[in-house]
Amino acid sequence: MPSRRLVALALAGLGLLASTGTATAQSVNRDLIEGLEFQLLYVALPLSLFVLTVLLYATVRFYDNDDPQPTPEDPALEITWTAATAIILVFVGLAGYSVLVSPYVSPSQPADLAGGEEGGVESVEDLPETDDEVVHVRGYQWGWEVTYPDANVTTSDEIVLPADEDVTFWLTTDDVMHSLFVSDLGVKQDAYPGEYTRARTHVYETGAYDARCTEFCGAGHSRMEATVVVVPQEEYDAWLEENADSENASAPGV
Ligand SMILES: [Cu+2]
Repeated sequence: MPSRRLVALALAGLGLLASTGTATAQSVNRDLIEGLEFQLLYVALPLSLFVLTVLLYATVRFYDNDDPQPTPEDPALEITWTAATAIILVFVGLAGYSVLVSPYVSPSQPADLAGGEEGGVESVEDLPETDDEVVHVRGYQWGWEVTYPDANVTTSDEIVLPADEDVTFWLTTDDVMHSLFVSDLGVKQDAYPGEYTRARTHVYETGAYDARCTEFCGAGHSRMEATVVVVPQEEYDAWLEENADSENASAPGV
């Protein structure tokens, strides 16, 4: 029976979906993005199944109909499906908006923090204060230079972060556009020459995460990689202290 096979396939698909949905995210960013994806999927999946079922039914039921009749008018039904569609679209819009406005998903500029006060930020000293742990990330052809302003520590192609802490990246570049992408943490932000852009994260789990540049930036673009090393807060503080004023520190081993 093909219908039995279809049901089995649908059940297997749902099982797969449920198993991927239970994986815990490693950061607030990933949590928000995955949460939205699943919300939309749970709306889209039953709708798609419903439409496909109606389509299959009509195909099988009427395929050799020699005397087709025009569909009778049914205003109540038409109003119902228009209203249902509107409700679903409003839900999709609100769900998407609520994630997009999060500072962990959408970037901001120095002027946004300084109460909308315009004025060029020429150097890192002019950046507004935040309560987050602050890391300056400078992309260049072809690598990443990371400075931890509190202890005047610099690392290359390694970004050390404390776990369970709000983190602000101030991203900039010297030459062309670059983009910092940390897939596992749901961080992806373009960096512009001569400008500072703020991206945020809050990582739950310690570990090493791969980062790469996702803005084509020249011959060395494909090798423009970095590692994000997330350690417990105490270890992070100890590492900063140990490497204070170091221009070429290496990340603690994980
Ligand atoms: Cu690049």
